[in-house]
Amino acid sequence: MTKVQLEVRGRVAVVTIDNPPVNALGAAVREGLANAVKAANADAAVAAIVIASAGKAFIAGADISEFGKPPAAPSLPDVLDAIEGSAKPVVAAIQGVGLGGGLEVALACHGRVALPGAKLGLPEIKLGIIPGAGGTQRLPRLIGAAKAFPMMLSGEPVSAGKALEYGLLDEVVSSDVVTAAIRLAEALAAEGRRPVTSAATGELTEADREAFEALAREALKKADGMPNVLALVEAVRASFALSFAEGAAVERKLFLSLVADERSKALRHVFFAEREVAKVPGIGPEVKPREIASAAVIGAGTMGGGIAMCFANAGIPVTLIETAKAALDNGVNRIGAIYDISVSRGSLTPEAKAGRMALIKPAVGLAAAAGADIVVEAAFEEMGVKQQIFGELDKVAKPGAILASNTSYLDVPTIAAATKRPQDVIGMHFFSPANVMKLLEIVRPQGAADDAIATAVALGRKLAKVPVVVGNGFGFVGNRMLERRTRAAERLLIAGALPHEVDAALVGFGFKMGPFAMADLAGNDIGWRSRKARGLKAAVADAICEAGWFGQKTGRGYYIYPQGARAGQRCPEVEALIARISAEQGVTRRSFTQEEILARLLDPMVNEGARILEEGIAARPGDIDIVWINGYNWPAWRGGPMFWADSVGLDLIVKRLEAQAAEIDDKALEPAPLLRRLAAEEKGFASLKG
Ligand code: TC6
Repeated sequence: MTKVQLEVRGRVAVVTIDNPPVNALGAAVREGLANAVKAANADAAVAAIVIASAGKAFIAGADISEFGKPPAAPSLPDVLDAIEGSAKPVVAAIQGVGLGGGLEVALACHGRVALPGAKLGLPEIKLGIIPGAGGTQRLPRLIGAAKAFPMMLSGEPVSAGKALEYGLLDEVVSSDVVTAAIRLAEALAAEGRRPVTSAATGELTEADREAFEALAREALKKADGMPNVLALVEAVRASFALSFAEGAAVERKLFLSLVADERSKALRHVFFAEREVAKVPGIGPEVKPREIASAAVIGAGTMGGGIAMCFANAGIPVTLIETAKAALDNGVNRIGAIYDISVSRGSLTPEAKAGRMALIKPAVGLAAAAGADIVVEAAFEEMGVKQQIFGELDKVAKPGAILASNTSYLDVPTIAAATKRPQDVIGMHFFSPANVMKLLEIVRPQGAADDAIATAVALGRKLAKVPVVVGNGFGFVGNRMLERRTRAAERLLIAGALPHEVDAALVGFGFKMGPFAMADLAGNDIGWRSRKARGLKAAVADAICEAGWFGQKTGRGYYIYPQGARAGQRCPEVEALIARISAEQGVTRRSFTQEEILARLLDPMVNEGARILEEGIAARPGDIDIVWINGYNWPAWRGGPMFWADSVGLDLIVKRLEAQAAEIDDKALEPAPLLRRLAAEEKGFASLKG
């Protein structure tokens, strides 16, 4: 079936794009569109043209999977020039999303009609690029740069109502958008009118230019050197200084160089990985999720409270359970205080806060979990505690309820063994702060029912999380890899680097914080307790805790925080302590370049990621990338650890790991067989897809 159909209704040619699932503008669609407009122009019986679409979307933009491949004619800018240059007026009939190249198609038309649910936007910035088919030139000419620039800078779509107010749409109709578009097209033809956006300059006033320049200054301050933001400013600026054709040429050149940039490749990888992660191997659409109308959360600490907020934010009533009234009151007060911050910032109304608080029902004792469709346990991270809770839950929870543990390390089947319904027991690992962090690791132990997993995935999306299904195994995906980085960071200190140097390497890479600043923020005692429980030692980290330097909360950790300051300062005592430990261990300290530090921190993570893939704990390399981007602030434009490893070259990573393994007594540094194999075959992790 052709992807573009042409049907003449009366004197109007209706061109319908039909390219499921979202009518992306792949080569066949571009060609079909160009041919249809040409044919309609050649047909003497046709007075005007409507561009419409089949399915839910108008057009979701260029076909992102074509980026980076050899270009196929006709290019979108050429097709759009043909549409705008059509001797007969062309009107877009917009339903659903008109994004990126999709909005650019509409902008090249001579009129635009939409349904109220339509959403229009230029989200290219999120893919590390800028609009590349005239968007940066046509949109400012149509609605003014002061409105167009923020749309392109945020990438967020506007509603049909807003678009009408902006003058981006001619009309919003409540139904039958194609008929309304035909009407407008006939009217334009009868009037002999063909309003051409590229020729319009009325909106580009001096006041608009000044307003745009002020916005551009702000954007550049925050851009942190991201080339797409710099390019966007340059392209929009060109719309004031240059003719449409010259401005479009500036835009095209910038667009092509951005598409080729590694950062955009990384963001495109993330786009597809985010969609792939939703597909759980072995669980097809025939597996229906169970209904979740109410929830219970066990433990009203920071984590439990944050999880309860996730439910309330999604409109799901949740019972928050503690063992004693005092702890419960503390937890509820903490939740109220967090909502108050949102109210004071204006991101939540007092009424909305009251509505959410009303959905959280505090209760003492596990019996209160009886009515819940899902119970999430967020109690102490100790197997004995968890088993006792699940044993009791088994007695009170209703049949078919999902029983989930928020454990971050422990063996989920051992927890499930405390119940007589292991098929309903899974892990749901939220990340702190749970009401903010997007990642949700869903742990799928052997024996868990498929519909229990499908329920957790569907629920995760409802809670506005990015759910990633992972296998059961110590630390699952994220924390297992994090542990490798934590060990590497400690080793670097003993070998000669200082905390601020290690942190700087990761911040330079794009993380918001390095491992030591992060540890100081989270509290060094947390890791200390966990090491003690597992009989592990870390000379520097232990010594810091033995000194009582637990981090920001005690005013000092790896750094000093004078008078509650959030940014730490170098601490001579800590640096002396590190030097002493190096000497005790007979290590001659040496200096490390930032590049060496980075490799020592990240290579062991990649190696562990390879093992995680070998063991089937993660289904795909992209799943690991999504975990790190959404749970650990790995910069999205670096694509995640496995994408990064491919860009470095697996051969180099193997060599660097071998060099470390020869120097350091840690078996985990031995390159994983999968990593070795791919490196030997000169392949990357990306080759494992599909
Ligand atoms: C641009 O236009 C530049 C133009 C200049 C040219 C010179 N391409 O998200 P969903 C697939 S840049 C290819 O799950 P939703 C997606 O992979 C582009 N594929 O659905 C998935 O495939 P799967 C600017 C695409 O309903 C399926 O469609 N546009 C594209 O939650 C369903 O996707 C954008 O950045 C695409 N453009 O959300 C818009 N879009 O089933 C990107 C989707 O095989 N897209 N797919 O896994 C979106 O924001 C959302 O997909 C959505 C639909 C809002 C359109």
